[in-house]
This record gives sequence, structure tokens and C-alpha cells, in this order.
Amino acid sequence: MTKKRRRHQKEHSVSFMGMTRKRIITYGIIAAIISGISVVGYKSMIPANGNTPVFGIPSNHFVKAKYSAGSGYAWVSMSSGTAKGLRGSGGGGIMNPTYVFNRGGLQSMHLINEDYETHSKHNFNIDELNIHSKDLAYSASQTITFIADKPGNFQYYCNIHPEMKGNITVE
Ligand SMILES: [Cu+2]
Repeated sequence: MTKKRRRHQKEHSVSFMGMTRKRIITYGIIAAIISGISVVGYKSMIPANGNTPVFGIPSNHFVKAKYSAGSGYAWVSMSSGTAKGLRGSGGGGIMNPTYVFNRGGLQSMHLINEDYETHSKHNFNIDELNIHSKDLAYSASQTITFIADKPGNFQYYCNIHPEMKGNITVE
């Protein structure tokens, strides 16, 4: 073999190795993205008051923070109690609705601040179930999925506006 040919082979093998490395990096990035997505997906199945993911369909409850000159601040139910899949949501347009949850059931509270009158922040808390939303600014929203794991009568409330409160029964 001549010197020239050997050099040519060496160059060829370097460029082949380079391509492999590039491919490994590409696959690595793809794998990282996929595992990132699955971590996010896994985390979204962990209830706010638990550590392990729950495979189930939560009951959905839609509620908005509102102010009106006549009745002041309130959490107002946005969903119809008769609508399919919205059992226990307390009916549409009800101020500070009462919620009844089955013990052990997975619940999703969909919160939105629609207080365009005062633009105040609002939050949603159920101390006994360890549920605490962020302070939601005007137009901000948050969904909290949790397990109603304790039987009893509790209250939800906004700690900025004491009148924004209602009853929760877990039975
Ligand atoms: Cu409030």
C-alpha cells in the first residue's frame, strides 16, 4: 500500500466517525426531547396533593373569580350541573357553589380570574386537602387536579377576599 492511499483511508475513516458522532448527538437530542415530554406527561398525572400518578379521568369543575357591585367578590360556577360529565359542579352561574365529591375521586378545578371590575388577584384554597392555587392575576387561569382523599365538610376560600368561600363535602 502506498503512503498516499493509506492517508486517504484514514481521512475516510475520520469523516465516517464524524458522521456517526453527529448521528449519535441527533438521536441523543431526540431521546432527550421524548423523555422530557414523558416526564411532563407523567408529572401531569400526579395529583396536587399526592406523590404518585393517577390514571383516571377527573371530574371537571369550572369556576371563575368575579366581582359585581351588588354581591361583591365570588367564585362563580361556569358549568351546568346537568351537562354530561360535569356531575357535582354545582350548576352554571352559581355564586360560591357547593361541591360534593366522592371520596377517593379525582377532581380538576379549572380556575380563572375574570374580575375585570377590580383586576384584583384571587386564589383558591382547600386547606384540608392541601390545595392552594397561585395568586391569579386578571385573566390568569390554573387547573388543579387532586384526589378528594378525606371525608368531611370543608371550605374553599380566597385568602385575599374572605367572602369568596363555599362548602365542599367529601363523602
Ligand atoms: Cu379573591
